[in-house]
Amino acid sequence: MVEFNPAEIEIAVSDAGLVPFGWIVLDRNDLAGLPIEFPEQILLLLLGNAGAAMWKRFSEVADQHGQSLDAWCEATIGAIADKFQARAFYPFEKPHLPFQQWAVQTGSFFKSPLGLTIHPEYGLWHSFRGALFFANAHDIPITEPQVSPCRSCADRPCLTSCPVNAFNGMEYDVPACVDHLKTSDTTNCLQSACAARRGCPIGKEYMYTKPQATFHMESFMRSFG
Ligand code: B12
Repeated sequence: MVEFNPAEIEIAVSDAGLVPFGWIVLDRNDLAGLPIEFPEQILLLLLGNAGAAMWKRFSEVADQHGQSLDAWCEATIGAIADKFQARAFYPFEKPHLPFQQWAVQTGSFFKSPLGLTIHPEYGLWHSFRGALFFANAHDIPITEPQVSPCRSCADRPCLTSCPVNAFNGMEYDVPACVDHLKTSDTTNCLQSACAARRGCPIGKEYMYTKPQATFHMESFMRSFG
């Protein structure tokens, strides 16, 4: 039996190039309808990328061995899960798990007008890569509740930066977005990332580099043939 030590787990996550985004406690009601069976209460540590570390680690392996990002996540997060006797879940698994809802539950992420979650420091420049589930009840680190940066953003430039107005604050018009990317891409979203995402003033220093932005946008476009 490995002793549960949240600080040690977070260090292992950071050492792997990922960011420990926060801990939440889930009970059976939270898991209702999900393909997950667990005891009464579980702890979840949400993991993702923000900043340059994950891209540096992953692209080295991808260049040498052609590994996909999903495979890299499974290998990297799976190894941490094994070490700390946790179970790993991933955002690409089907049926889809509610990663964005879990993020909001941590108290550090908020739903933005784009539908993506926003973080006060990282802005929109983060993604979720996995979740570690710990089946026993333990104490978890308490984090200070934060405030959504969107609350004090009067202009909402995110909603006016998309060339085809794919975002209206409630819905994301996926066909309009894909059509624009396939035909004109006047705002260079394919190389520089989504223009609406770039329109947000928060966390600009965490904006993806062109190689990373291109990689994610190409992967997004592949799902539309
Ligand atoms: C399906 C899906 C999509 C669909 C969206 C369908 C739709 N009607 O909106 C498509 C393929 C279009 C999509 C696109 C993108 N997605 Co997406 N997507 C998912 C996925 C795999 C499942 C969502 C789901 O069903 N959740 C389960 C249900 C129960 O939860 P829900 O909250 O009701 O889910 C809804 C929202 O997540 C929404 N949604 C999903 N992606 C997006 C993107 C935008 C911009 C908006 C407004 C809504 C939206 O669609 C879901 C169903 O209605 C999640 C991963 C996950 N497991 O959450 C990623 C996820 C939501 N996507 C993500 C991202 C980053 C994107 C892209 C920006 C990718 C990119 N290129 O970088 C693009 C947007 C394109 C662009 N303009 O840049 C991130 C969001 C991170 C965040 N900060 O919130 C996630 C969490 C993946 C991750 N690894 O982190 N995506």
